[in-house]
Amino acid sequence: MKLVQEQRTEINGQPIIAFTLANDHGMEITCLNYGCIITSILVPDKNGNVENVVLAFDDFSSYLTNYPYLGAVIGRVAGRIKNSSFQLNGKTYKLHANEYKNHLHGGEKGFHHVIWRAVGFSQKEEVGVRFSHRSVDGEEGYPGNVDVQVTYTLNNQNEFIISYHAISDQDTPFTLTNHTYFNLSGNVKRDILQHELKIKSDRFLPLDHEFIPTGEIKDVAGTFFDLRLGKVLKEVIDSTDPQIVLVGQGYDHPFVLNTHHDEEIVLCDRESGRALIVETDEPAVVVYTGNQLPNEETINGVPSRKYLGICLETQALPNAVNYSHFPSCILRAGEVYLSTTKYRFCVVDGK
Ligand code: G6D
Repeated sequence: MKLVQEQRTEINGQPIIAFTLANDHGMEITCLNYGCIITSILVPDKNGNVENVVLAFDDFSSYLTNYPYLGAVIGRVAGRIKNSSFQLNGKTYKLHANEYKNHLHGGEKGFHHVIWRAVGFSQKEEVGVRFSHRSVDGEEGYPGNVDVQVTYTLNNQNEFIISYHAISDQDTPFTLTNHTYFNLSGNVKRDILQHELKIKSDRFLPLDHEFIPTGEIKDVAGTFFDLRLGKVLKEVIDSTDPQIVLVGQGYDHPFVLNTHHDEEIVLCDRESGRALIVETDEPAVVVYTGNQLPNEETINGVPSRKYLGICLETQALPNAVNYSHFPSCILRAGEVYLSTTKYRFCVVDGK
């Protein structure tokens, strides 16, 4: 196991550090203390070629805006909150409206724009980085001081584990995710249209015109959201299903997971032979097929374009704070928030 850290740049005198984690089987992950951003995950294909399977900006300055939230931790609340407001304990809270009248991904100064305190660690069978940050009372309109820890761990089973720990001194909505875009072709040789996605999910959340769940929890049977047997993404993206069309020909939808830590999400690319198995304790995964990737920046050396990567954002159901029939996303004062998502990379027979 190896851990290397190097200063990349600085922001207002604060160093921006890149941490590179390597295991004994050629897998390597690089991440930044800015936004806990993952800039590289190197894994072998079926022929042993080790290549990057995540999207990253070529120029660090692009992360200072980062409209696609490339690679970043998302919080306090991942997803959209309608009208940027919610009721809690009889009080109405108004969050920063950073997407028209709605609140998206923690707001303008969300966790993706924080310079996190970061400490690397290395043991015999695992290596990683522990990020920490205090989100102060009133930040982006949220109540309570929240002490947050994000831990990235790489082990010798080619598993990358993201775990979250948080404690707040007031009740507050809270659900984190990671917004990495995966592309298993390696070094963005191809887009994701030929990737196959399989999810153990019987229900999904239809969206309204602002891409916020309508509140309906719909059975996937007979729809393009039935991924229980797996689908090639091109089949979905080419469909005329109104929900697929609504979000710009693709997914931008929450899937309610049937099970946990049971290989519930599997993404694979037959041509490279790479597969990614995601397991989580979160109730949902928002699948976003990069329908709105901007095309004015270069990503991994190529012009950014639609479908260059796919996000698998494990999290609470979006807008849960406004839907009492969704599982709660409220972190109660003094309670501990714990969440773990594991990404295991392997090679499958390319047939
Ligand atoms: C778009 O609607 C999508 C979001 O789900 C995504 O997180 C963002 O782009 C990067 O707004």
